Amino acid sequence: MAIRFELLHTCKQSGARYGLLHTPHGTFETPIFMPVGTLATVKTLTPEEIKEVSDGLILGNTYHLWLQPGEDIVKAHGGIRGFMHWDGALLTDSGGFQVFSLTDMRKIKEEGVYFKHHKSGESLFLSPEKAIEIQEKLGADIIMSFDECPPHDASYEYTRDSLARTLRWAERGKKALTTDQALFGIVQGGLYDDLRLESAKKLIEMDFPGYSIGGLSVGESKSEMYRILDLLNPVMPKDKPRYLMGVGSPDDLVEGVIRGVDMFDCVLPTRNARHGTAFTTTGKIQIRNKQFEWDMTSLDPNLQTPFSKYSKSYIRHLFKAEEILGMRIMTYQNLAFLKQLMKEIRQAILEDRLLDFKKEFFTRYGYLK
Ligand code: PRF
Repeated sequence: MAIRFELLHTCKQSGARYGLLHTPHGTFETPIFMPVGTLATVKTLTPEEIKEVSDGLILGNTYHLWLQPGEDIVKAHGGIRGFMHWDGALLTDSGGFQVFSLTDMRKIKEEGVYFKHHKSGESLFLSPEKAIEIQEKLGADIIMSFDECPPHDASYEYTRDSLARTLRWAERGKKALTTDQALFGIVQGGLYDDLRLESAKKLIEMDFPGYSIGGLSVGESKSEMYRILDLLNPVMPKDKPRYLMGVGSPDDLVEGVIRGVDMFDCVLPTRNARHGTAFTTTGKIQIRNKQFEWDMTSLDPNLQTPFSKYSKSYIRHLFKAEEILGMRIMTYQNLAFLKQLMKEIRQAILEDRLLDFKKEFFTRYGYLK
């Protein structure tokens, strides 16, 4: 396994973890947020810009790149890194979650999932072995087991049987791996405490180089998600990274870190940006709103970016006129904001004051109005 995690400090006030994640393409301070580059692009940004607004580790998607343009074309370029000219590190998701969220015509069998392409309707099949084979060709530093993410309101019986299969799939994926890419196991089990604990225990026995927490932020309440994280925190190995999949709202990042999470990814900052929502140091704004028509100040006076010279009025105009530059400016802002937030979180952990920081940040951002 080509990664190594070093836990360097535990915040005395909150229990949050500060560490270093060593990968073949860089060493990264954790907790870390990873921007999403589903189709080998972080939408609207060049790799040079992604470098500026990330910590150097981004995510790609097996499902999408398998279907388009196909993993062999990506491999011919030297994997996703060569294809998109990204010289940082990379993580790929296994495709499991995307099969379940994008397709409704699917049949789950022990051998894998039969389903129809979410656009063309073509018949397709994805299995734990196939997901590994594709991820080997995509060439990320960190890859994911093939899992099922059941709906948050699935019955106990369904979730139990799904989890048992996901654990068998994790074992099969581990056997199929022929490279030294770091394969993570994914904890599932819905909102059922005993299933979550069983999932963690079995995956830990299989001894993965890192553990993902899946099946959260899929429609359950925030307090339910925090409860599952509180449950898992003491049982997860201290010397391995923990990755909370698909979570990235500013409050969830802080709450996740407090509950022992080291890595996050989410489309929220980039997707929201393209829909006109900016994360700023004083809270969320919708740039299309009339209140910004004459606003000559920059998007976020407390966060300098190469786009800080533009007024909110101008960016609003770009959105109203459906000009692409507006989306670029907002995407850059939202990722720069999360990069700054994660840096502040790491600093607060090192100074044993993450709970104080949370209060300060939630007040400033408007969560505690
Ligand atoms: N499994 C996988 N990817 C995911 C999830 C999951 O459960 C989630 C759930 N938040 C996001 N991405 N493989």
